[in-house]
Amino acid sequence: MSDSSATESRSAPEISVVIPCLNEERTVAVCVRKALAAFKAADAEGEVIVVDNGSSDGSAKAAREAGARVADETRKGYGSALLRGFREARGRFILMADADDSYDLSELPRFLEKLREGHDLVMGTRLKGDIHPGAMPAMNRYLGNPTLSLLIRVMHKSTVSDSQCGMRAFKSELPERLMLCSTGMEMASEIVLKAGRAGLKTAEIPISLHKTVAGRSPKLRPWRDGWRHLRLILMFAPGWLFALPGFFFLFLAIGLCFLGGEGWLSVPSIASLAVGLQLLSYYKFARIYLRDRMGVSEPDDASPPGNNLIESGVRAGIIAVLSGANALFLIAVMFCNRARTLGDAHLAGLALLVLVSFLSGAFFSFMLTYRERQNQS
Ligand SMILES: Nc1nc2c(ncn2[C@@H]2O[C@H](COP(=O)(O)OP(=O)(O)O)[C@@H](O)[C@H]2O)c(=O)[nH]1
Ligand SMILES: [Mg+2]
Repeated sequence: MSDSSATESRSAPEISVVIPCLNEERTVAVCVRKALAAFKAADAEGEVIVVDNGSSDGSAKAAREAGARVADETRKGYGSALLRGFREARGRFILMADADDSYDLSELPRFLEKLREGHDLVMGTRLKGDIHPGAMPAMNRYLGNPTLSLLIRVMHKSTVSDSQCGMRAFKSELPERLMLCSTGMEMASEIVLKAGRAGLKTAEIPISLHKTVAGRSPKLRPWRDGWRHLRLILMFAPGWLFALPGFFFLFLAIGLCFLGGEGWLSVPSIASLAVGLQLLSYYKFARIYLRDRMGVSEPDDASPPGNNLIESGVRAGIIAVLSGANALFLIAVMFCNRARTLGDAHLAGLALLVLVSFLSGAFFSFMLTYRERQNQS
């Protein structure tokens, strides 16, 4: 370690406050000063980093004069600003909050207390706290926020009540560990849902939300940002997105085959089978990709493929049973169809579709995990 980095690590603050700021010259200085005062109240060494990426007013100057370090990020967006702030932060903990003075940074000591107790993530919750009149639009309060929070709880094993709360704190290694990458407002969801999936130790603190200065226009665009959140929530939940409809189509295929009338026997059931297999393959690919490239881990991702004989056997067995069932299913359909309307050429085409989608899926997932398998052997 060089002298300068040794000095740096000795003088590293306990907490870094990261404030994303876009055209908030009227309020950013108040936020910075409240944070600096809160460090004293919490008896902590701290630093304030304001990240600007395109303000056309005097935000940066106001923040600097109030005592913050100002980072100038080139990429646009709330998430980009936060990611830059997380990289700049030197503290053991990071607390993020808005620059519009809607959150009360003098509540920082309560967050720090929970972090010091060992929590990985400490979320503010406005919904269980005190929302001052006019501080949050009714649509966000009663529709957008509760809906997104509910989806994240149900689909991502989270316990968080206010997933969109912009005041939250965590250990400084969290952004890297969770491979955070969202550039827009959906960063708020990304942190919460990945923490939920990874089973991080999370606490909630009821906080107050204040009405910000008059005439300020919110940066959040409800429909566009709502959709970006929803897309992210679905994307990181491959079980809901792919496996559930995949099994639905598999059962539909069987149901159509056994229960359907004559005309239903072949085309719809084989098409359902192909769609079902396709979706289950996507599920498998998504799980591998999300784990390796997106920092989304599932409890059974802890043991990589191939490192345990029994587990590999069970997996191989499931694949064998599935392939056998496929083959039998196709033979049965072809056999049953002999006297009926659909020509063998059509059936052969459909059978090929199913087999190719299955085999290519198996090879693709093998390809995705190949390196890891080699390292295991
Ligand atoms: N640097 C930066 N900050 C942003 C951007 N978008 C929003 N912010 C800041 O993020 C915070 C939250 O934005 P706000 O409009 O208050 O969203 P809301 O509280 O969810 O309605 C505020 O401090 C904004 O100034 C952006 O693109 N870049
Ligand atoms: Mg705000």
